[in-house]
Amino acid sequence: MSVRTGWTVALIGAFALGCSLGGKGEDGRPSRDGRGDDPVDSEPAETEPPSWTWTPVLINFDELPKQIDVDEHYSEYLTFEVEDGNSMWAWDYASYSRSEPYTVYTTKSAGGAGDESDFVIRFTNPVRAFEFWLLGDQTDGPLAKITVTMEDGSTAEELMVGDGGSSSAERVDLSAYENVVSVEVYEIDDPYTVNFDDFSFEVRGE
Ligand SMILES: [Ca+2]
Ligand SMILES: [Ca+2]
Repeated sequence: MSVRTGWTVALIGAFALGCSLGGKGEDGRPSRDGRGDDPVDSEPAETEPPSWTWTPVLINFDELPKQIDVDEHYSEYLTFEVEDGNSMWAWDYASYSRSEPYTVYTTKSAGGAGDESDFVIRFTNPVRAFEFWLLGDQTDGPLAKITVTMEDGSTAEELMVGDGGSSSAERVDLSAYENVVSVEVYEIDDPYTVNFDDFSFEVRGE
């Protein structure tokens, strides 16, 4: 190998090294020494993104064979813990359903009077993008309080807001929160019975 050829090989090597290190001049071409115009600021080490997967889930209650207590029926994803000795019951009442036939509300038995009891939605695995829908409301404005609890123990306060039309569905939007482990609904104050339907969220997997 001649001296000249040796330099050519060396320069090509430097060129390739410069490209692989991103060492380029301001005009986008490698600078002579292949290392860029100035010392290149080292990029901050990227944080390894969580390897979690998020699977969308919709619980619309519509596949149920009959009116049942759904407290534990969807325990793969969530359970309901209802105060006053009540349960979350499914009810096939189209006017108060967003997806027919079933909607849910708190009561003691199938078709019973609604008690508007406080309740907690407890997720089996943390979720994000959670929302559900309110119907049956006769209040135009806030009608209940909501506490969202995250996996790290932090909490956020929200309000449930009706529009005073019992057949119109209002979105209860908690989609801003990630890694949600429970949602408490309390101090429900409406003249009649409020119902809920179409619980959707993304459940976290490993
Ligand atoms: Ca439904
Ligand atoms: Ca409404």
